[in-house]
Amino acid sequence: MGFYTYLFAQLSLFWDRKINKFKRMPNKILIIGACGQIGTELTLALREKHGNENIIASDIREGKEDLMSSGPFEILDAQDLTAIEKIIAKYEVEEVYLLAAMLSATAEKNPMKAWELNMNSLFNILNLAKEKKIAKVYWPSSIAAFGPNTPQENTPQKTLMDPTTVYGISKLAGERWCKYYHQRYGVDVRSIRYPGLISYKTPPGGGTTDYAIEIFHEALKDKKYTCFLSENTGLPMMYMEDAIRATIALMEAPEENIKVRSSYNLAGVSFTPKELAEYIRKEIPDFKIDYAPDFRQAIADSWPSSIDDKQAQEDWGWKLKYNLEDITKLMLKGIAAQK
Ligand code: AKB
Repeated sequence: MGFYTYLFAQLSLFWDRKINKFKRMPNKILIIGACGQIGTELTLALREKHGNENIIASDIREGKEDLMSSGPFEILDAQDLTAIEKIIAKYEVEEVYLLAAMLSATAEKNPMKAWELNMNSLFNILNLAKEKKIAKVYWPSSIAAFGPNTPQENTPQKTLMDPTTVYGISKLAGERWCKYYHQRYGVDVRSIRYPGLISYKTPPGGGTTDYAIEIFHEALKDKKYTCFLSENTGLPMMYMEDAIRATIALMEAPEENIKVRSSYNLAGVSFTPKELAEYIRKEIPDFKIDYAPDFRQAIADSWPSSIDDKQAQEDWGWKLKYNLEDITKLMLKGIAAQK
């Protein structure tokens, strides 16, 4: 082969690769745990943004009709590495959002099962990223990673963390592993410590903050609610739309802006059951609340009541949109429209 023929062949190959890469845009994204509270809304938001066929939803069981019918769906166990690898190869997935997890209250009933699910699923994805089979990972942490000796008010990004629940221990361990994989293997993994998330579209999955959703359903049904936390238990919470916006903003931020590779604090809005009941009463004046704290009280007591999220604001421009008044109105309107 003459020199010019060789040069031409090499140049064609170079451009073919560039064009193929371009043709594959936008990235294919796999959501694991897509049928849960966060997964459902995140999948639909990403489909709207990147096109339905580019967002592959997966879960151990089928989910809501709009999620199932709007794009690709695969039954997937987050602990089954071979099955995950097959789906990644089938769709040429580049990013994974790993949302499968057992939350605080359910996990306390089955600690070992929770530990296995929460940790095995994370290692599966971190190792695939380490082997360069995927390019980017999202994994959620939680305020549950803090503990009783963490400063409870305005909890800083970096502070003492001594979680007392199996869920919290798995989140703190997961945060350290994310940081380790980034530092040691250059894995682009990003994470948020979610406060309690409030939404009406998909039911919550066994958390301690679930009261802040149940209360709206009961207020509309019977105008009364018995809360499983005491009246003055302050916790940070966030409307789901804000949480989805934060997640996507973090994942889209330039790599050099991401200074925290464990997990970012997000403040949301902090309130007690008593304060929430007062806001509901502005809309439903004869709403009544009483209190019968159960095992979830001790969990809530070990978590912060408010969070400092300065670092997220500085690094990737985070800004909250919905306050407690907005959340109350949106929840009551949204649930009423479902009846
Ligand atoms: C829970 O209550 O377990 C979750 C969380 C705060 O991570 N909502």
